[in-house]
Amino acid sequence: MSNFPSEEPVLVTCGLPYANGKCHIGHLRTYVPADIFIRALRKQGQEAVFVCGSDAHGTPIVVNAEEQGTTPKELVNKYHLHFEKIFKAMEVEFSIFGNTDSTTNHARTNSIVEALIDAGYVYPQVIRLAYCPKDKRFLPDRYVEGICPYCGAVARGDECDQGCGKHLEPGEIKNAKCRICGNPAEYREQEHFFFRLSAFGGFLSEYLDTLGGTSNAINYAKEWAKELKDWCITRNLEWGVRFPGHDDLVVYVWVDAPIGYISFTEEWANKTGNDWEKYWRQKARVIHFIGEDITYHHCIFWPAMLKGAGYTQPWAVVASGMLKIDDRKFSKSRGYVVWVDEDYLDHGFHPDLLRYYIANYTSHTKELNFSWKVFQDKVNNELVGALGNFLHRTLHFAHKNFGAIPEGEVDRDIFEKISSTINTVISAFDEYEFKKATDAMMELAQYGNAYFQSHEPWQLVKNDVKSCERVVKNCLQISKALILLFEPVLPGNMEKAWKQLSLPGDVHTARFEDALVEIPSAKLEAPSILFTKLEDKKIKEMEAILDRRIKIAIAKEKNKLEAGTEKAEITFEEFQKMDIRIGTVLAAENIKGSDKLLKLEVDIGEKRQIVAGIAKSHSPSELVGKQVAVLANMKPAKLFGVESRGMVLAADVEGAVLLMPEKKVREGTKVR
Ligand code: B3M
Ligand code: ZN
Repeated sequence: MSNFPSEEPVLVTCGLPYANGKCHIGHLRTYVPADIFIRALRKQGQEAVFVCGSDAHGTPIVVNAEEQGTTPKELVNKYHLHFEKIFKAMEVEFSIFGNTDSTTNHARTNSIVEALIDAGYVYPQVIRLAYCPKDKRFLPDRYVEGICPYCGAVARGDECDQGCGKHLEPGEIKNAKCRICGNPAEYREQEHFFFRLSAFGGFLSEYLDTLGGTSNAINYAKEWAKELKDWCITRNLEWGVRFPGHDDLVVYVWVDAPIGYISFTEEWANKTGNDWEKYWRQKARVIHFIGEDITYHHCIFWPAMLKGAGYTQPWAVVASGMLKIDDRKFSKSRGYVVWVDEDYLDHGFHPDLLRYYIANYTSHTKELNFSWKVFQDKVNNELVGALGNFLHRTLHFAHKNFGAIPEGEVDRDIFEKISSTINTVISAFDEYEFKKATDAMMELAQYGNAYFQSHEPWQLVKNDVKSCERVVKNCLQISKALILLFEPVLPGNMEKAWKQLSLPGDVHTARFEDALVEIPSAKLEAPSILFTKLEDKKIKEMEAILDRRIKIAIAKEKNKLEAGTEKAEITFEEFQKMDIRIGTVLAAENIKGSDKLLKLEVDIGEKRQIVAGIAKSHSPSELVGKQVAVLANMKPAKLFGVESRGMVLAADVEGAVLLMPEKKVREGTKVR
C-alpha cells in the first residue's frame, strides 16, 4: 500500500532561501527533489500545495546589506526576484513563493509569539551579550565571530558553522570579536526573552517516534531531544519582526522564518479561495524538505513552537545531504560553486538535465557530488543513450513505416512490466528515494531498448507487417509509460514527448496509472530529437570556468593574508619610541598552572623580571646564559599573577624562535 492519496490535506514546503545571494546548485539539492515529489504526488491523484518563499530577516541579510551599501529591504527584493526567476526557469513550480517580511508573516508571527507568551512558554532573563564598545552596539548572531565553546573551532555567533555544527545561544561564543570593526567585544548584560524548549522534552521524544521523513533527520533529532536547552528568541536588531511590547527587540530569525510556511499558506489560500487552517489547525500532512544542516530547527524548535501555540506539527521532515563540487566541500569563498544562472542556464543547458542529475546521482540523504564530467556521462549515456534513444527510435520507426500509432493490442507482458515499474517508482517516492525511483524508470527504458532490438521490427516490416505493428505498439505503450513516469523529473521534455505521441490531454495532470491504459491510435508527426549529446568541447569550457573561479578565490585569499600583515609606514622617530635592548638571561623557571609561560630574570643593564610565552619551545635550563632581544619599555602586565616588565622578541612561528645577537654584547646594548 502506498502512502498517497491520503484523506488528509497535504502541504509540501522547501527551506526558505536567504534573500542575500544567488542561487547555486546547493540550493537545488532541496528544491528539485521537492518539486519532483509534488509532481509525483499529483501523478498519484494527490492534491497538494507547494509552499516556499524568501527568508528576509536575520543578521545574514543585515550584514550583507551593510557590506554592499544597500538596505536590507532592497537586498531582499533583489534576491527575491532572482530566486523566483531561477525557480521558474528550473521548472520548480511553487503554488506560492512568499516573503517573510510580508504583513501576513508579521501578523502571524506576532500571534504565535503571543500565544506562546500566554501559555507561559516565554520568560525574560538577563544575559551577558557580546557588545562592541567601538561601534556602541550589541552584536547578535553573525555580527560576532569567535571560538565555539564546544569544539574550539572558529564559529559565528549563532552557529558553529565550521566545526561541530552546534547551534550557539547568545553569549555562548568565546573570544568574541566584532565583525564590523574587528575589535574584541565585551560582554554586557541585557534582558532577553527565552522560549521554554526544555518543557517539550516529553512531547518531542514521543512526537519524533511518529515523525516521518528521512532517517538522517529523525535519528539526530531523537538524540538532541534528550537534552534541551531553552532558547533565546529575541535579538537587538532593527530589521525583523518586533517582539511584542519591546520596540528595541525583534524575534530571532528562526522564529519568523518557519512561521513563513504558515503565512504563505494563508496568502495562497486567500488568493485561491482555500482554507489555510485545513493545513495548520487540523489533521494534515505537512512535509518539510530541508537541507540536512537545518534539521535541529525543523525537528526540535519548530514542532515545539507549533505544539506550544496550538498548531499542526509536521508529518515528515525530508533532509537532503550536502553538496560537493568536484569532490570538494562546496564553498562560495573558495570558488567551489556552480551558479544556476551564469554557469548553467545562461549556457543553454536544459533544466531537465540537471534535475535528472540531482535526482539520480545518489540517495537523497547522501552527499551529492557535482562534476561536469559526470554530468556529461549521465546525460550522454542515460538521457540520450537510453531514454532519448528508445523514445526516438520507436517514434521514428512508427512514423516512417505507418505514419500513425497502429491499431491492435498491447501484450500482457508489457503491461505487467509497466505495472511493476510503477509500483517500484511509487514505493521509492514514498521513501523519498529519488535515485531508486529514477533508476526504475531508466530500467524500463533499457527494457524497451532491449525489446526493440531483439524483436527486429526493421526485419518484420518487410515480411510480417502484423507482427511488426504489434512490436511497435508495445514499444509505443512503453513510451507512454516512460513519459508519465519521467514527467516529475523531466517536465519540459516529457511534455514535448507527450505531444509527439499525439496523446490527448495534459501530461502534467495525467496519472501514473494512465500508463496502463492502451495508447489510442492516432496520426504521428515526424518526431524531433529530445536529448542531444553534450560535446567534450562544451564540458571543457565549463570545467575551465570552474577552474578559473577557484584560482581567483585562492589569489584573493592570498592577497587578503598579505594585506593583513602589511602595516602602515612609520618614521624613524616613531621607531625610536621603542626601547629595544640586548640582555642576558640570568634565571628561568616554569610558571605554575601554565604550560606556555616561563618566568625569566634578564639583565638588560638592569635586572628585569619578564614573562615569556616560550615554555613549549624552550626549557628553562637551556636559556640561562643566553642573550636575547628585549622590548624594555613594554607596558608592565601581570600574567598568571606574575608581573612582567618587558617583552622577549621572537619570530612569530609555531614554537617561538628567539632573536639573538650575532656575538655576545654588553648587557643593555641598544638595538636600532
Ligand atoms: N533561511 C536558510 C538555511 O539556513 C534558511 C532556511 C529557513 S527555513 C525556515 O538553509
Ligand atoms: Zn563547535
